[in-house]
Amino acid sequence: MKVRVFTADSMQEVMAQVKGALGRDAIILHTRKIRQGGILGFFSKEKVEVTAGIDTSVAAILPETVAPSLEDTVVHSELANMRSLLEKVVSRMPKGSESSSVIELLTNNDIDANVAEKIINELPLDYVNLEVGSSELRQLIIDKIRTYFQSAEGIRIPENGRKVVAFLGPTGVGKTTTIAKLAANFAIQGGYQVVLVTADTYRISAVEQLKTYADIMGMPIHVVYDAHELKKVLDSNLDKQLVLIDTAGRSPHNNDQLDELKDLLQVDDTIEKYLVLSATTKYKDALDIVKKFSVCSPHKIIFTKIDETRNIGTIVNLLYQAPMSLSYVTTGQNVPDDIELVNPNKLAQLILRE
Ligand SMILES: Nc1nc2c(ncn2[C@@H]2O[C@H](COP(=O)(O)OP(=O)(O)OP(=O)(O)O)[C@@H](O)[C@H]2O)c(=O)[nH]1
Ligand SMILES: [Mg+2]
Repeated sequence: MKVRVFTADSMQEVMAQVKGALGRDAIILHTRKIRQGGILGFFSKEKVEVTAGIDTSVAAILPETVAPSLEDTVVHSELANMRSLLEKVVSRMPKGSESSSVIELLTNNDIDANVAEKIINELPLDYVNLEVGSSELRQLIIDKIRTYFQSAEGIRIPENGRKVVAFLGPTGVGKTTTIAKLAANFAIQGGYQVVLVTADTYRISAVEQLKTYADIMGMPIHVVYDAHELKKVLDSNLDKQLVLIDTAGRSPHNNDQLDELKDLLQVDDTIEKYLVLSATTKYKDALDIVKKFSVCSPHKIIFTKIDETRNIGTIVNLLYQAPMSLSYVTTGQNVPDDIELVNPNKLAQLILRE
């Protein structure tokens, strides 16, 4: 094979050169953009460089006795150089079939195809040398996914101070149950003075639900009907260490309800807001919920019901689109046991289930 390198201002021009010099049967081995001229990299011009070759197998039918000419020797060594160069280039490119099966590995775990592609693009280049089913590749992906969860942090009660936390989110995701779990953990295990507040006065049963937990745990509970009442309760509990506020489930499509919630929580700017989302929610719906609830500016996110679904890739999809601090995940209906602080490594492993 005869190999030559051509350079021109555009792909069209360079192709005309290749055709002119090597004919229609020329094979394009490599193309790249280069910069030529200029001073210290400034004012340089972008050029297109093409390495092309033509099969000169005619040489193969020449009598063996004919000694290779100098030109042939040069071509051979050029070819050898080119081959090693090409091998290097190819080995750094994700091979089509490999990257697509890694995408499959991710999409099978509910990770959106676009997100999967981005994750793969961020992997160290030598991932292509690993087998799709290998534990090494799994670990590389887990390490990447884990980076999305680094900012995980739960409720931190300041020393000699008080923390007020409100829980908001769509209906039925587990807000009240999560509050009961956290209240029990902080009061019973942590020894903190905890007060419960419910602003969910839409249904009698909602108040009753939290009241039942409060009674069992021997904890004070306040029912508030508006922002003014909430303010009063917060002001009269300054000596407590943790105030947990339950809110009514809101539809992400009801802007009036969301504005009302925003106004309620604006009454005190020390309120830390946790958006509660079920891990069973479809990615597109979850994204919608995050967007709509953003009017209330939640600080952190809690994923509930991770026990109910095998695929929790939605968590990755969501954090990729809307970076937010994770805090807790809940793993079942049992109060107070089924809740844990996010462990980035454990969560990433769970997402990439086999
Ligand atoms: N499997 C499972 N179920 C849960 C979990 N968390 C809560 N639930 C259940 O989900 C249902 C709804 O929980 P609630 O705590 O009432 O949800 P909510 O968000 O307060 O609901 P609304 O106040 O009506 O908006 C209950 O049956 C809970 O037991 C969890 O982590 N896993
Ligand atoms: Mg509730």
